[in-house]
Amino acid sequence: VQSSVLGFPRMGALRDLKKANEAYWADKISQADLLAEGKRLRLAHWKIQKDTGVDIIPSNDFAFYDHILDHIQLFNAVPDRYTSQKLSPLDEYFAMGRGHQKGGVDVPSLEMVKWFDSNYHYVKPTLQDNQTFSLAKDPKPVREFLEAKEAGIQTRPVLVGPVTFLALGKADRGSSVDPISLIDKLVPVYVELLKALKAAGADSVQIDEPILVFDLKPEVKNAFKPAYEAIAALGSAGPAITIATYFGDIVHNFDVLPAFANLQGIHVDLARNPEQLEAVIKQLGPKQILSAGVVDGRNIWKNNFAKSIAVLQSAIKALGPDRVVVATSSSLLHTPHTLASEKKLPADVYEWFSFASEKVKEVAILAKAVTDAESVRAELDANAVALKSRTESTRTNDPKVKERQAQVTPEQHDRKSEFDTRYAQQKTHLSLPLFPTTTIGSFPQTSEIRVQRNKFTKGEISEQAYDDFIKKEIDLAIQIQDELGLDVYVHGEPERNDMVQYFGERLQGYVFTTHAWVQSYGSRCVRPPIIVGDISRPAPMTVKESKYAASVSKKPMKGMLTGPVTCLRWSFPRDDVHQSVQCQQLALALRDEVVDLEKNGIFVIQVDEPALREGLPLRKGAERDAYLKWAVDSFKLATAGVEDSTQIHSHFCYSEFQDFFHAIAALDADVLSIENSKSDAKLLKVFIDEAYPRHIGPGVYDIHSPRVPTEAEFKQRIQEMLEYLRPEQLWINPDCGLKTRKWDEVKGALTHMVNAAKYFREQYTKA
Ligand code: THG
Ligand code: ZN
Repeated sequence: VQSSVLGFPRMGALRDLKKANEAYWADKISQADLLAEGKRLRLAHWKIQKDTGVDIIPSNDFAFYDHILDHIQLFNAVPDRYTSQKLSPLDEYFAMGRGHQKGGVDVPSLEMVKWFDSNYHYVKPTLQDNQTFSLAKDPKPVREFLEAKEAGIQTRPVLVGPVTFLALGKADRGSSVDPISLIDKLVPVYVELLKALKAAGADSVQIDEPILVFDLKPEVKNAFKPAYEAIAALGSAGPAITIATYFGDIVHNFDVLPAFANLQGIHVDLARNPEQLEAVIKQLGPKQILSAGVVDGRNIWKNNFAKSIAVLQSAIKALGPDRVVVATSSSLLHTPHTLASEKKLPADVYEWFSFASEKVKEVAILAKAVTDAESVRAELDANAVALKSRTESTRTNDPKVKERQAQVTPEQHDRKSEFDTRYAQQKTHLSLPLFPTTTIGSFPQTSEIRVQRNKFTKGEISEQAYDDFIKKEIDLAIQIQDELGLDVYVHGEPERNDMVQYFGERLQGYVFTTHAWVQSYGSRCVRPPIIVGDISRPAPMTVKESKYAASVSKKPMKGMLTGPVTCLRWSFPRDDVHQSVQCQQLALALRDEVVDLEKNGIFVIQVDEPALREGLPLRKGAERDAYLKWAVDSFKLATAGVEDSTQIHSHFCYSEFQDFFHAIAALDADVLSIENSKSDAKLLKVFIDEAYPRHIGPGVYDIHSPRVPTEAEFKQRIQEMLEYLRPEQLWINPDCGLKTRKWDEVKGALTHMVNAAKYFREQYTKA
């Protein structure tokens, strides 16, 4: 039985790749320096796997920015607006990933979206009506295969499959092509690439077709047969191919499998969907290999060896040891580099975790365990001990939390009155004008703020000194909002790091790491806190800052919280209780926070749920409905504890409200702010069509750009929105938080925004 890893994280133990990329973008290191750093990281990561004894080690899983973006360049599918700039291939690549504004060139990035149900973002293949494909010179998969070979490491190159590549793509602006219709044009490039890989010495290749876990439209389903028949026709002129699927089961797409009949094997995710094993085994051809993904690539929990061995044994019983490969469920891209860097974790919980480097070991141990358990007896015993300590730990089980959950009533999910009654009270209580102006929460995180926070974390300044610094920052934010004339203030969040990490660090039931970074997009990483046990709130989390801010401001102060679903989704959740249970625990903790804010004079409270959408199960059906029910209920439980006169806001980052409207409407938030500035105001029509009764602030400008829009542009935008929304329903606010902007940009844009709001206020008051 062989062992296999589907992909390894790229960042390096110390976020080395992030640092190198950002240094290159800032002109602090040369292109040659960056390329050398990439090479160093690839070799280091192959070596970790080789030294651990993994049999099948991936190559081409590395990417400087994103692996889908790599394929866009590999197939010469780069839109003309980038090729025409005559940048170096590396700069053209980064231009697509993050835009390029330098040396007279000004191109925006391609669209970036979430990868399946993860917090990783990929760059969307963006295709044109007359799209052609060809193989790039010196193709990256061949280059990196040879690089490993030269270092004495035989690897299995990973490619994203042609159907997944196209199905995840879209037509470019001004084009109407259905990407999947391009399959016949794209497949010959794969054929050429596979030949080149074989010629370079690659005996086998992993082709990822995770699209198979979705519900597929017929055009996409039908694309598999011609594509893989052409690939299989290569015979011995091409490498042996394993088709990899992950993040779901593929049972509903079994009618596609005959397309793979002449390929070597199929990989399925048995960490998430072990129940598909038996059915998948029946579908395999007489010689096909099953790659059994039993080591979870999406979480940080130590593998349950006993459980995995049982799954593997049943596969071996059906197929024989030579036709089973022990594998990670997916690429390890979504896990941090190594547990060895964590020096501050409590000793008892340390034993419960496996990050990428440890998961690689698990795969190797499991492959031995299934044929010769005695050879790894010590490892198996240690695993059982660690798992037992977790089940029995007082950290995991808190009877008080369970008791409170048992007492939750349906009434606790609903506000005291309907919106009209609530709003009548809020209007007088908060003295809100027509077209109230506000911001989404965060103000610029200046380098001074980051320096002070780092000093405090390291113990270099006292808590008193840090608190004083934060107060000064809040004073500044309020003074600026006074000058701007906004209507509902925010404190600016200078005390916060990440919007989820900050709450995780203040809740019981969580532990946090010092180095466990996971790539979110490009050079950006997140350090998800880990839920280890039942969650509760030992003390108020945000009251001190909000209360202080309210005490020095003359307008209503908005409290800022991250909602239960987003806290859950952007943490590493437990795998021993259902996510709905963890989400309800978070909701109860946040409910207490909401009520405490209200008690302390905060009468506008925003609870953000940017991850509500990404948590949606990938396929339509009962599971999706169940998710929506518990996710919406958790938000309502968190927010419904307040008086009618307190106003609940929520914010949605992604312009996703059209197809997700009912879930968002069901939250019953008094005010919703949504990202809309880059989309057509027409999208707001859904609010009329659905007779949405509550208030809405569709972002009036794009905070992702440093550009300060003119007052006329703001007026134009508001005018467009008034075609779809009632005047008394409309709030005026930016698209998202202003954390990444500079103060002069913020002041400029908000001055124009407030002036535009005042203009309409006057117009409508006169009329
Ligand atoms: N927090 C978390 N997940 C997220 C977002 C977030 N996912 C989606 C969305 N926002 C976009 N993702 C990011 C992720 C990271 C960063 C910005 C947007 C970022 N990270 C810093 C970095 O990599 O330099 C590190 C932050 C830190 O020091 O804590 O800027 O907001 N969880
Ligand atoms: Zn946002």
